[in-house]
Amino acid sequence: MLAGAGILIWKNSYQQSAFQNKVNQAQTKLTAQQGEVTVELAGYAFKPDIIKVKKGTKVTWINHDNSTHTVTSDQGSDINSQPLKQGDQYQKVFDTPGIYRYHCEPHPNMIAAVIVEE
Ligand SMILES: [Cu+2]
Repeated sequence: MLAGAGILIWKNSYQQSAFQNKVNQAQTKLTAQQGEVTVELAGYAFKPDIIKVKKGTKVTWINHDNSTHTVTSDQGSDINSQPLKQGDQYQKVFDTPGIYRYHCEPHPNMIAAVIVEE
């Protein structure tokens, strides 16, 4: 049982560091969008999982799964949705540049990020 937990923690930290690399690459590769941007929750994933936006952009998350998801900051509470049922939406305007990592509370393997630039 302990070994199982160890493997789970290892898998999780591997996923986290692989994702951080992806975020770092996205910072240079992606062009910042502005206005309104939509992220779909579908198939137990955020699509797209990384977006880059100009500050002042409104991001809308829409849950298309029939499973309940959340949109929840990894640290702090900048991104903090209610549980979203199928068809529910959550919106947030990002006014401060930075990297906002987030996840789904019931499904911690669902990880994503919003990169906000000046
Ligand atoms: Cu979920």
